[in-house]
Order: sequence, then structure tokens, then C-alpha cells
Amino acid sequence: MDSEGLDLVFQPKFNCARGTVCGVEVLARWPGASAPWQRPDCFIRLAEREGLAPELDLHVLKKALRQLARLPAQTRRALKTVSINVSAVSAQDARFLQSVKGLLSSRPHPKLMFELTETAPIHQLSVVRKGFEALSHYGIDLSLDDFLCGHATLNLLTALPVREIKIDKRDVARLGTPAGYGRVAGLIDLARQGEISVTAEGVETREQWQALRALGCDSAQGFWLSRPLPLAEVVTLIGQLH
Ligand code: G
Ligand code: G
Ligand code: G
Ligand code: NA
Ligand code: MN
Repeated sequence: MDSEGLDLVFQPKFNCARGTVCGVEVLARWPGASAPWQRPDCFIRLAEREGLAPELDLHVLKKALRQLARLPAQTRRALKTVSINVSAVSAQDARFLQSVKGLLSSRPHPKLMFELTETAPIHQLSVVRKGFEALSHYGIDLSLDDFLCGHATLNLLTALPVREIKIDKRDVARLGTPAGYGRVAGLIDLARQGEISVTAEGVETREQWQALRALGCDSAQGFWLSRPLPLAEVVTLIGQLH
């Protein structure tokens, strides 16, 4: 895989109470590939199997920081927190963690959140914990992506310095049913008890957005709020909203 060829899109994240943009999630796209392989779901798993996930995640981080650095300072501040997806494979890779520290200690950077994705199991929890404790000194917060939908368990919530959980779009899609609503309410309660913030993903309807606001969810992403966009279009959107 030629990681130089990866494109980045940025999905705005909205504060549920205010309706304003409170961050962006960086999502990789592989433009040269045939249709299904353009989706990260496909190529991240391939990268994980081939041992390329740390390189890919580092490439995305570098490229995102480069793009963000070109923005005027005021615009950069308006983007608030920048979320980067980090494979569990990368989070267990000492060289990846070292490279991130090297990258961030050498230049100013935005407030970062690393979303630990559950596409691979975590065998070395202590490596991940020490890694994220070290990264917290560089202003990087840890988010658990697709919370309780993949390999990750409740155990991670207490074993790692978690600042955010992300409710997956599969759970958001079931908000309209009593059981689904109850599950999301439970996840939000759980986070509250740990003083962890909650972001819901995959909000596609006004009803879902309103339900999440009523439940006290902190922030949300989804096609109904904004699709993932090139960075310049996110800047335009923020200019229109704020
Ligand atoms: O953008 P899309 O919805 O297709 O993303 C699918 C999944 O791929 C998401 O769960 C996201 O976490 C993951 N993903 C997107 N970009 C990256 C990346 O740069 N690194 C890793 N590890 N995962 C990513
Ligand atoms: O779980 P993860 O962060 O990897 O998922 C992000 C993925 O979900 C990205 O591929 C993004 O393009 C996609 N996505 C973002 N908003 C929505 C939405 O409202 N509905 C659906 N179905 N997918 C979404
Ligand atoms: O509210 P209405 O359905 O007219 O929404 C128009 C567009 O504005 C939608 O596509 C949606 O993405 C966006 N939108 C709806 N509600 C909110 C909100 O509370 N905050 C922000 N920033 N955008 C919203
Ligand atoms: Na993510
Ligand atoms: Mn997710």
C-alpha cells in the first residue's frame, strides 16, 4: 500500500447543547483503490494484518497536522479538538508511540484526541496504558471508539485513562426502539459516573439528534449534522454556523 496516496476528510463534531462545532474527526480515504478498498473499514484491516497500521496512522497524523498548520490561527482554534483514529495495533507499538512523541515535541499542534478503534484485540494492555499516560503529557486525550461494539470491553474503561467514549452508529440507529434507547441511556449514564464525555456517531435524523440531546449526550457526529468534508469545507461550515 502506498500510504502517500491517502486522502483525508474531516467530519465535524457538534456540541449537543449548543449546536456548534466542537471538533473534527480525521478519516482516511484511499483514492487510488477500487471502490470497496477506498473505505478504511477494508484497508485498515489489511494494514493491520500486514503490520502497516502504525505507519498508516502516523502518516495520517502527520498529514493532518500539516494541513491544519496551514490554516490561520483563529480558524485553527475554532476547530477545537482534532480526533485521530489509532488502531489497537498502533497503540501497542512502542515505535509508533515514540514517533508520535517526537512529532509533537518538535512543533506546536492542536489539542488532539486519539480514538482507539476496536478492529483488533488488545493483548498488551499495560503497553497501551503506559503509552497513553505518556501521550497525555503532550495534550493527547484517549477516546474509545465504537464503545462496547467490538473487541473492547468495559474493562478498558477503568484500565486506561479514558476521556471520551464514542457511541457507535449501530447503537444510534436503534435509538427509536425502547431497547435501543435504553442502551444508549445506559452508556451515557456509565460515562457520567466516570466523568467521561460521550460522543454519538452516525446521527442521520433529527429524531436521533433530539433524543441524544434529551439524554444529555455531550457531542455528536453524523450525516444529518455534516458529512466528512475536505478541511477547506469544514472551515467554510464553521464560518457559516458561528
Ligand atoms: O470513514 P469510514 O466511516 O469509512 O471509517 C471506517 C472506520 O475506519 C472508522 O471506524 C474509522 O475509525 C476507521 N478509520 C478511518 N481512518 C482511520 C485511520 O487513519 N486510522 C485507523 N486506524 N482507522 C481509521
Ligand atoms: O467508527 P468510526 O469512527 O470508524 O466510523 C466513522 C465512519 O462512519 C466513517 O467512515 C464515516 O464516513 C461514517 N459516518 C459518519 N457519519 C455517518 C452517518 O451519519 N451514517 C453512516 N452510516 N456513516 C457515517
Ligand atoms: O434543521 P434543519 O432540518 O433545517 O437542518 C438543516 C441542516 O442543518 C441539516 O442538514 C443539518 O445538518 C444542520 N443542522 C440541523 N440541526 C443543527 C444543529 O443543531 N446545529 C447545527 N450546527 N447544524 C444543524
Ligand atoms: Na473513529
Ligand atoms: Mn465509531
